[in-house]
Amino acid sequence: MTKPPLTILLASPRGFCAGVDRAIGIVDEALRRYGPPVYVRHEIVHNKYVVQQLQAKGAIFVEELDEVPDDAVVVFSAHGVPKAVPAEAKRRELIMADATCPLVSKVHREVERHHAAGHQVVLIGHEGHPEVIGTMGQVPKGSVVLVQDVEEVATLEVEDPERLAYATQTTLSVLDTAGIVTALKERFPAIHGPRSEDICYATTNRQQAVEMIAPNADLTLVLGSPNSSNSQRLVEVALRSGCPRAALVDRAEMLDWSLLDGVTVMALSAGASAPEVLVDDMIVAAQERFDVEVREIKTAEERVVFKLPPMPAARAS
Ligand code: 0CM
Ligand code: SF4
Repeated sequence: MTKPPLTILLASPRGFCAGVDRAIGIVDEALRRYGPPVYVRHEIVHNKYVVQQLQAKGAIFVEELDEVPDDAVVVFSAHGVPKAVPAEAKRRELIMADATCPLVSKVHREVERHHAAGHQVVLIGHEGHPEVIGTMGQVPKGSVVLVQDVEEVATLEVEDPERLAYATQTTLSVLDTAGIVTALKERFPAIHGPRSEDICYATTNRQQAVEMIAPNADLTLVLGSPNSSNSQRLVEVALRSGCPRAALVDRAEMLDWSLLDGVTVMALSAGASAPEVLVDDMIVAAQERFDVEVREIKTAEERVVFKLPPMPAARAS
């Protein structure tokens, strides 16, 4: 039986960013150096497959430090933690490794600087996201106010419009954030902003790549887990750029193939926390059903690499 034709427009860049690579490398290195179990506070990155692979090697994922036994090794996730977390780990003399992405740490330092200069900080981000909780937790409670959209800017109450700054979550929609920043500047012309974008290079590049290919596709698939902010944003970008259908899927086995009924051109990308093996698996699964032609479309070159930090010394037993 002849298979129907399917062109896959493969976005590049896609998948792992430097911060995710480093975070997973830190857990691997901790497992190698100290042996299992290694506790990880929060999913190291928001990807089910990555978490399951590390669990199989002896990582134990918890949400809070009180779930970590005394004398254990603990790694903090790529999304960053409030200052109180390493302070508590230190008090308990846990062996800790911090996998916070350096680009998230950069925002942490920015927020601290604004606070030290006497500026109230408006953080643009999604309520409840661990990165937002971590960034707000760099300064005393109440020093940062969160805004999620343009509507919230209109009703925002600040202490002093002359002493105001903003920062953002790193994995937001570039377009939506630009709208929120414009609204903030209109209402508070004296507001200070970051010297360069807080939205990271990986988020920006992956959105641009999808924006470029999605208008030429009948369907866009993004590989990523539902709790991954940057992956969710790629689905929104695809729909906004004119692709009639877009979906987030964890992996090929979980795809409802009826989504591809009548599809002849499919755009394919992967969030910053989704490994390339899941892209390969998706293409193989498509090849079982379709006569596939893969066309990779590269819209940016990425050369960012973050080195692993030195591991803390193990306690003498
Ligand atoms: O922030 P987000 O939910 O996109 O996290 P992720 O783990 O999917 O991606 C990598 C990161 C960070 C910080
Ligand atoms: Fe860092 Fe950006 Fe990757 Fe998040 S998505 S880990 S901020 S490089």
